[in-house]
Amino acid sequence: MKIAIINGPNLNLLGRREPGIYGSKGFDAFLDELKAKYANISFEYFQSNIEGELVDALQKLGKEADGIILNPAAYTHTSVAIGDAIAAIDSPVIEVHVSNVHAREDFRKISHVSAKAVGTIAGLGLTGYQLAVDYFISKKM
Ligand code: CA2
Repeated sequence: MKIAIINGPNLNLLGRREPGIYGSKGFDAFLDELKAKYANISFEYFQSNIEGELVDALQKLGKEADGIILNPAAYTHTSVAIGDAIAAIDSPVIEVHVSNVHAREDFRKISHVSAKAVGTIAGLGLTGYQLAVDYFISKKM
């Protein structure tokens, strides 16, 4: 089973800035833990600060992965292109946010992704990514 994780802009800074909102663990360390815990799963990880690169990654991985875990970061709230890309691919997508976007500024309550995703997990920190993996495993997607 192949699961792709795609992170959007600035998530490469996780663990290095704003720990009060985003926690203190870097994504690379978290991904190592995930790979150790789910040794039978093939993980593909992609992070970009560029909207078009995220669309390209969705198109590519949308043909290969059994499931995609996507945190589009700030593009969640602005990107029609990312929403359209999700609608156009075969792989199911779970939208994950580290912070509780609904408890923050109003503009973070808007998502161009949620309606195209299988579901959304927000506010559970990095655990949200693990819960998304568990969901894909439970559905054998
Ligand atoms: O909570 C999330 O996962 C977000 O997708 C994170 C985005 C934000 O724009 C969304 O509204 C919610 C921001 C990612 C920035 O990540 C940082 C991590 C560490 C330090 C600074 C930024």
